[in-house]
Amino acid sequence: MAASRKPGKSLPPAKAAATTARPQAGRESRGNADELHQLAGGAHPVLTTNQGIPVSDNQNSLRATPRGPTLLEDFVLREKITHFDHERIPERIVHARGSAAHGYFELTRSLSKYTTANLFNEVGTRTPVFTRFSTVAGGAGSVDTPRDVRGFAVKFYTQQGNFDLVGNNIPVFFIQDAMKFPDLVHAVKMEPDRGFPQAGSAHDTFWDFISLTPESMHMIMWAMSDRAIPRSLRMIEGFGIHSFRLLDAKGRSTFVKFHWRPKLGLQSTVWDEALKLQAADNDFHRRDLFEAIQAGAFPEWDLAVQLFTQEQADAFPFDHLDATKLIPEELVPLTVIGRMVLDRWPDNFFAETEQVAFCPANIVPGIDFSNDPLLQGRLFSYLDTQLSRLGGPNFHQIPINAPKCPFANQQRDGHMQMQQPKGRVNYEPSSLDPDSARGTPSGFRSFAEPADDESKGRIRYDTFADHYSQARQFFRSQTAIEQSHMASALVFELSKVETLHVREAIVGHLRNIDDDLAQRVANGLGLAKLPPAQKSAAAVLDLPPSPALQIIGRMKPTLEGRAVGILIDDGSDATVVAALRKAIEGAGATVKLIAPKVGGATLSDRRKQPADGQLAGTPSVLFDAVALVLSDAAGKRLAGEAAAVDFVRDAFGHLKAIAATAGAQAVLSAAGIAKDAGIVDAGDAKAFVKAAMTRQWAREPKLRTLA
Ligand code: HDD
Repeated sequence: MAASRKPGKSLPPAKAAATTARPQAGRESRGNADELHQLAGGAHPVLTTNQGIPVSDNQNSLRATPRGPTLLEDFVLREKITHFDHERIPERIVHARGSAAHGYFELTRSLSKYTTANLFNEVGTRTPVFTRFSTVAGGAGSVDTPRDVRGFAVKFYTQQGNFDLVGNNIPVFFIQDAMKFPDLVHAVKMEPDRGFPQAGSAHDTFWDFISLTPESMHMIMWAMSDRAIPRSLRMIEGFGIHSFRLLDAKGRSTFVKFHWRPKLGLQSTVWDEALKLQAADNDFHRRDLFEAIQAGAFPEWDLAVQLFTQEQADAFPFDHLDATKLIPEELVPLTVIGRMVLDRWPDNFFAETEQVAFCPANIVPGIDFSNDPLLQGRLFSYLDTQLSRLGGPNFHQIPINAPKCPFANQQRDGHMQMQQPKGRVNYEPSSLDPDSARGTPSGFRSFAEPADDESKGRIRYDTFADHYSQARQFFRSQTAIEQSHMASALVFELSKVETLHVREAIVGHLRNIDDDLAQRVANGLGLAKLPPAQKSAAAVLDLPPSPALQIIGRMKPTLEGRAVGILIDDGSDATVVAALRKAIEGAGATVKLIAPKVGGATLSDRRKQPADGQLAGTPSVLFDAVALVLSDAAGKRLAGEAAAVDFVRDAFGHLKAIAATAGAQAVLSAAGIAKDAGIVDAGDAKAFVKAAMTRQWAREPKLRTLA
């Protein structure tokens, strides 16, 4: 570093700050040391190196002379920097961005008739869980709200070992065979030459792959639906996707599909809102989950199962071993067997959320895999990736991954071995150690599946050939508004695709799903004519619509778990603010006060009311509904303020209820907002709460062109 002072001349001493104290006397104490040092004492332990050596100075490296070069001898500096240099580990190739929480699963209905798995046996049993939600495509530092599938991975720490249910918020998948997974992931992630787009499927390589992978069409319908732009992780469903087996004590098998149902119901954003959320708060979902848990509003899901026999499966008009198919609830109803409550945020993000390792192969006695070829491939992949991501074969000893029941075997050594096994015996069979671990008849057993007599081969079975019937069923099961969201999402995504033949090929697939959908997307893309339908390997069936597949149609009006923003300024009517707050919180939502200055505003009762957010940095996309409680003067002033006009314009555009005082009308007028059923008088808190319990769907067609 350039030095302008003469060597050896000390810098003038700085004034000591209240929280600092002079370190040990000696060479280290020269210069402005008082300003920089904080010393142990009270509850503060002594700072040490990783070898336990007490550190006297954590701010200054060791120099040959006070203004001379740094010495290699400085092991305190070297250890600190070396550790820092290695603080990042490879991120997950998919699902890199995630948020997780601890909690428990409580059994409310026994499955003992079907399975020996003890987490599913005795009603009232509580099993600790760690649940991680994720986006799929983006890197660890990407945003929370792109259009994407959400991972929903639950680790049950059972008394018979860890059971990981590694699912998504969509009940089907893009591909039928794990062999295609690397191609799917390469296609959706950033294009390899240019390094973009981050966290988004709206680009050529993804849609090129999809256009040549007809089996993905059902999943594409889900990914283009509002399920892929959720309002909150607390408001998504989860699915184990594959069929698994439950095994009873006699080894008899029943097929099972697992479903998580959120207590707060399903809710999504509208697309323009999701786009703007990416700018307003990268961490929107993570923060929402964190804040809910910190506030004691613990997110909760029911666990439901679909149980069916081999005979029932044989009669389905699709193959349940094909992960691109679901079993409609109308065919096999759901039975709720328990609930999951997430009640504790991790102490440390890296140690827990980053280092947690889920694996579909982690399964307990009484549960078994099915022959779904996607599941079979997954059984290998996760452990394999985790060996390199977490640095070796002992990552199961990291506290977040370790079983909470005793575990013992003859595996030894390896990188980062944390255990210190005693004795001579690290093998089996052995006679030298009476305490060595041995197998048990009640241990994990696989279902004795009768082998069929066909020969081996790389074969896609005929029953996997129908790629469009369930895609059609999903589309036709939606409400009209959800259908137009899907068509518009397809137009958005394909408009970002530069290659014309890819756009046309996708429309050709849509023709097999629903000709009207294909036509709407073709119109939205400005295609001169409707491309020919793609060849279908199987007849496309008209399966009966399944209303259970809707979001909007099934939404129950509620404000529970939602957030409302109230815009205030100097002179805002204190009684109106108080009445709104009471009604909103009474309906189970949280309230945030927004003001032009974060210091707050002086309300009509002359009280200074601090704000939770500053207007320019707290746009209305962060809320489910907004209220503007403004005096005449403040309304006039804010009508000329872009942040206030955008606040209300976006709330209107995102179909939210808006409460406004007479003074706030000036801001509504500046935003060009005409009154409708979702705009209520701020003095009528009851009417506002009622309007805020749903989005104003009728408003949407008047606002924007939907495909
Ligand atoms: Fe996967 C992670 C869900 C198919 C290979 N997957 C991962 C995570 C979730 C899923 C939620 C993140 C877990 C966490 O929070 O740490 N994956 C699914 C679902 C699938 C699926 C629901 C289909 C039904 N996955 C799938 C296939 C393969 C993989 C077919 C490979 C053959 N998945 C991986 C992986 C990841 C992963 C590369 C990345 C990080 C990790 O495992 O630990 O191994």
